[in-house]
Amino acid sequence: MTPDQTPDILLIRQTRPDVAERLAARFRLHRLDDAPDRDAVLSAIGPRIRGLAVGAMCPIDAALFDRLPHLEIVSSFGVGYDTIDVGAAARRGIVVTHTPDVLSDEVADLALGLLLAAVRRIPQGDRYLRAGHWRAASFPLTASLRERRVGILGLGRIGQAIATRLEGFGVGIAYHGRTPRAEVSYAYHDSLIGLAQAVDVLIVAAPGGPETRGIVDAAVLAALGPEGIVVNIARGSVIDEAALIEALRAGTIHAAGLDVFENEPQVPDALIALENTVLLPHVGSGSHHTRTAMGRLLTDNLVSWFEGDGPLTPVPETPWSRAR
Ligand code: 8YV
Repeated sequence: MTPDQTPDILLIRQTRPDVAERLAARFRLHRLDDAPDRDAVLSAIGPRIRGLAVGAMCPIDAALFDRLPHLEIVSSFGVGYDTIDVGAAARRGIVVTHTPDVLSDEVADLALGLLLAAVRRIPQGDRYLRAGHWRAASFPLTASLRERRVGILGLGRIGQAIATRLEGFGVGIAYHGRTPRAEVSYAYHDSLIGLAQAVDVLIVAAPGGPETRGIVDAAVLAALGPEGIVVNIARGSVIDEAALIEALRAGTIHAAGLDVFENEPQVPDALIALENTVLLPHVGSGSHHTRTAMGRLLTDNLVSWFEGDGPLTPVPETPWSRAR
């Protein structure tokens, strides 16, 4: 690329310095976040922008695309892209890329951590010790992972990484998703309620978006039963949060381990007040190692696209290998 062909890239809600540095080395970089008047910035540079680098969970919609008539690619920092209007992107011939695979193991590790923490009450035990209660009495016995059956909602890349880890725990493994996977021998259920009836742990690993909104509802939670454990490392929107709070409060289910919430970073006080929840601030992919790999893939997608080699990891809705 000669200097006058250097593409203009707009960075939105992606604050890692290594990402900005790598982009600035290859592209003419503009930033929307620190701009005092976003509207003025879009009016001034919008027509020049050919690529977007965006943080995960960043709303990217048709109204923004209208301001960027020469946009070719949206490169997102995350595997989930439920906040990006990929239909609108596809209609305009804009490629959307995300960061699959590089975070699957990290998120799966955290899912297992949340499961163990929720079943064996690990944070509660830590708080008990720190408060000095151990000197007076032993910590109460807890529920167990022994003899449990674990259901995975969504056996995609992360769901499969979770299942692989669960094999080492000696639990039964079942799953529900749109289609059975020929390559695995875990029990498939063609309905979520059927899965919930068959298991007593539900790990949510399904993508967010309109198709999965609120599908873990009061009926699914009731089907899990009073020993039921819910773990969510996917999107808060997949669970009906009000129904979950009610089920935890009433003892319809036993406990929950949650890394994601309906309205992040707001977490309902009712969830925080409950003793049978383990709550994390959306840190599934949040290690130095994995966030560095994600940032690299975000920038590599843009570099590869503008060098004419196509996107490395496009979402399935925009599978084009060349600019259209
Ligand atoms: C985010 C995520 O990328 O990949 C996803 O879909 O939700 C996370 O890994 C992370 O929170 C960075 O904002």
